[in-house]
Amino acid sequence: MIVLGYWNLRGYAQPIRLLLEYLQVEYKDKLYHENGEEWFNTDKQELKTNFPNLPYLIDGDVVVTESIVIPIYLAKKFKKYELIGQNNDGSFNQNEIIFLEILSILKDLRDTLNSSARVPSFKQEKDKIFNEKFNVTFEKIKKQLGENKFLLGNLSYIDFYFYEVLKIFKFFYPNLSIFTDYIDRIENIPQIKNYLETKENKIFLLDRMKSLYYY
Ligand SMILES: N[C@@H](CCC(=O)N[C@@H](CS)C(=O)NCC(=O)O)C(=O)O
Repeated sequence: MIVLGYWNLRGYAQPIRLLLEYLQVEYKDKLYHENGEEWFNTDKQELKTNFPNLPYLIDGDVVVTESIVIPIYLAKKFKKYELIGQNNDGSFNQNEIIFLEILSILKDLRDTLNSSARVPSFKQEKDKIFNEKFNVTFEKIKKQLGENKFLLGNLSYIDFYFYEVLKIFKFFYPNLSIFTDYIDRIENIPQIKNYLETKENKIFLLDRMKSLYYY
């Protein structure tokens, strides 16, 4: 069975969990305790890769790390090439490049929010920061989405990534009402709907973020 290893939080693993759920793959969500003992003292030493990190994915003899690479492995393994912007038969499509561009832009957006919100003054300045730093990216994404349902037209992994980014933004900016139809669309994908209703631990995200961030 596929194993996805990560800390006991959403973090970099959450969009990958959504992808696994979407693919209806049986997987074990291996969650490491935040004290790090099991990961650093044992599993990190024993993982059969030169690049041990969290998240990791184990599929039989194959070990994959790096959060942007794991979804590419999964899409190729399950021959769902369109989930990474390729044609259905896995051949090249310019969307593959746009896919990577958007993934990189979304990662920057997420990382910038993450670092901004660790500074105490964030609490007072967050609206100004939103207008100065984040809005421009949201405008670009809005343009990319246009009248389409998903960022590349058809559903792809970056939609799961963007959905998670939006959820994080909603934590810091509860009154933010952008991409609401888009969020609903993702949440209504049957596999995702089922996951959100049955497995997702909604409380955990908030509790952990409360202790690390200013909001
Ligand atoms: N570039 C890596 C970064 C992974 C990373 O920074 N992982 C953090 C959690 S988000 C970690 O605690 N890794 C465990 C370790 O350093 O051993 C990725 O995108 O997967």
